Amino acid sequence: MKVYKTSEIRNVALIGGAKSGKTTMAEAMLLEGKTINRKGTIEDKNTASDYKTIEQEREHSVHSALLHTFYDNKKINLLDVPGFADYVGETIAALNVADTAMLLVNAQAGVEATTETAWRQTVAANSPVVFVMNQIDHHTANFDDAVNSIKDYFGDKVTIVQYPVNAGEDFDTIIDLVLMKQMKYKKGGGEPEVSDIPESEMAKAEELHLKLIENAAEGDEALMEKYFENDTLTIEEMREGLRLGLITRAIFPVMVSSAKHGIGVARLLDFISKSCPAPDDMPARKATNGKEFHCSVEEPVALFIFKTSIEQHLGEVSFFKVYGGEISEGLDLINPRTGNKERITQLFVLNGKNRDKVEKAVAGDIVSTIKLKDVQTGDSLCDPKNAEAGFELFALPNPLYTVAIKAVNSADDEKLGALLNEMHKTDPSLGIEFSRELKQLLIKSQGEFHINTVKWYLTKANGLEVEIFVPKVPYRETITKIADASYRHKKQSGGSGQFGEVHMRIQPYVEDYKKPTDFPVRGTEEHDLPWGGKLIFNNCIVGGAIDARFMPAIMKGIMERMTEGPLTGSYARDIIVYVYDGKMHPVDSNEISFKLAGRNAFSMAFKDAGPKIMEPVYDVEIIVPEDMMGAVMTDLQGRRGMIMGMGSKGKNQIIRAKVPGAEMARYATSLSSITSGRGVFSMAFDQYQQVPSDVQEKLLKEYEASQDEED
Ligand SMILES: Nc1nc2c(ncn2[C@@H]2O[C@H](COP(=O)(O)OP(=O)(O)OP(=O)(O)O)[C@@H](O)[C@H]2O)c(=O)[nH]1
Ligand SMILES: [Mg+2]
Repeated sequence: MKVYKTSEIRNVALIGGAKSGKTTMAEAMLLEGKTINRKGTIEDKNTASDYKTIEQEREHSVHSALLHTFYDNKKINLLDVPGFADYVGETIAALNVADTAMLLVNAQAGVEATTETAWRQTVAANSPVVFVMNQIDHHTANFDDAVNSIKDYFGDKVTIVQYPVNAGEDFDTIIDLVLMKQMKYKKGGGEPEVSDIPESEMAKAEELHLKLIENAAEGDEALMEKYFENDTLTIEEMREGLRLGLITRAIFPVMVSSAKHGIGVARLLDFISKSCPAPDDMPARKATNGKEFHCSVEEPVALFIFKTSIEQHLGEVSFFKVYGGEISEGLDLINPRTGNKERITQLFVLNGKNRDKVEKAVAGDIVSTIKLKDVQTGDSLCDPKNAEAGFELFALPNPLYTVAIKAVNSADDEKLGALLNEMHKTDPSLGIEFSRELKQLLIKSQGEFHINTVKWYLTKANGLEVEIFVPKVPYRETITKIADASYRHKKQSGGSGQFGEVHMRIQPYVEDYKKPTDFPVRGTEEHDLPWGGKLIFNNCIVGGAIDARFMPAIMKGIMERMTEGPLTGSYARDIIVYVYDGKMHPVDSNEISFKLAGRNAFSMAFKDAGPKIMEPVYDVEIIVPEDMMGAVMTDLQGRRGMIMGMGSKGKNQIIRAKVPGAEMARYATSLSSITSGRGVFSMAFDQYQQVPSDVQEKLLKEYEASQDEED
């Protein structure tokens, strides 16, 4: 394959509403550039992009695919991402390396919930956005309504660059407002027949053309001056204005297409080639050592791995964008994360599962390689002379939906762990964690749909039977009042016996707590507990009632009980202990005896000290359309949520609330069903709070029942 220069490369992410036609569009673009010679369809399960079994079975995209096509002496790299919201991690990764986002909108529906999800990611990534109004050939397509909906949601920088003359089943003709021409396509695609705009369309076309010129000029002062001087812009100036406006998000052009019939596709490629930024037009990417990379071949070699996938016959494939220099086979690079050397042994470009070997990849290009030793998504590989110039990983989405998982057959535990780790590698937005506290294997995901995909891989692709359930809540235990207890541990069975007696007081820890006055405090140890909160241990022994050498054993006994609280076996926290008296035996006292005495005295005191169960409470922020506020608030009250504030954000309302974690387990699914997918939320741990007494009763009973079962 010819080596394309940086200026001849375009990196485009096809993002947008679920089922808006991204994969079909990628297919049409590949056909136009002749990188495939027959167009596959979703229904025939033979597209270049949706080539994985799960995608063919479900008839929608699950993984992003890297593809490429050619047009106008440009190599156009396409990242076709899945549109369902649970796979948002793929959109984030694609936008991190793409220089333009083509955001497809289904012209039948206008802005959908998933269109908003995709848009939000472009805001976060600061990506140039071109809207593509697709499915114009559908009999219910309505271009004007759909454009109005995107203007409504995304503002008046949304600018019409094309409009359809005959939307609906006979759709084949487009008016292009940059070229000021009419374009008529054949079903199946190819180059359009270009003609003058007919009289009947002239008034509308001129009005929209003027608006386009104004918006295109706005991004650049020099262009604005030219526009004032000449009252218009040339096609070249307009292209320049579009490119600059795209980069600064000062303009969001709207194009039209029928990906299904290839209508508008050739001109879309032409637009990408002539008006969308090349990699070196984009702002520099800063490495962690401060060095800036401008996608220039003159810079030292640096590449960034944005995606990892496991492919049949190939194993692990690393997808990367080159940010500096040129890469060819045999090159040795350094991974700044590990400090290790990695050799590029093979370079290739992909069209879905088909791969073509390439000799060289220049700065700006996106290609892939295999057989790297120890890399993961988010790693960089750098010139050994510039080995610290790695890039930061993009921000992964916050987990919204956590489940616990186990293999039905415990002999499969190891296999389950290995498969989940592999899945995390190819989808870093899936968090895998074994909670030692809960003794459960947890998967942190974006929603039920995401988890169903995990389940599909485990069960259908790997024949592993698994059970998925709501994870336990990491409760805490604490006390609310002062209590005293003493315990004597005594054992006499032949030989040497055991003896230890401990008197202690426990007190709730609060910041300005008062020390007791009925005995002196001689030594204080303050422990910050690994699970949060404090344990303060005071030695108040006078007159040598207990030897100082037994104090650590008493402390150990208390700590044992703190790790398995007396109420429900959860961690205990925020307790002050005073050991103020006790007894020793000249022969039988030893560490074991004092450990047991300390533990049991602590348990007894704990039960008399107004013990309480505490639960994690989360700060939750929910964004919903106004008319769904009522339903969302009612639901929150049912979850013991405390509303902390409300506000508006564009057309949406924001609700901030504190909600117990126990009530948030399936919130992703509930919110989605209450709001038809339009509501989004984020949550972050806030603090531990005491549970209401009815909840405490219930938890105590549940724990007792579970203990009985174990007995
Ligand atoms: N009528 C019509 N149907 C289309 C068009 N483009 C795609 N479709 C159909 O819409 C459905 C979804 O198309 P896809 O290409 O899978 O859409 P997608 O955006 O890739 O979907 P996800 O990856 O699942 O988000 C399929 O049945 C396509 O045949 C179009 O331009 N016109
Ligand atoms: Mg798709």
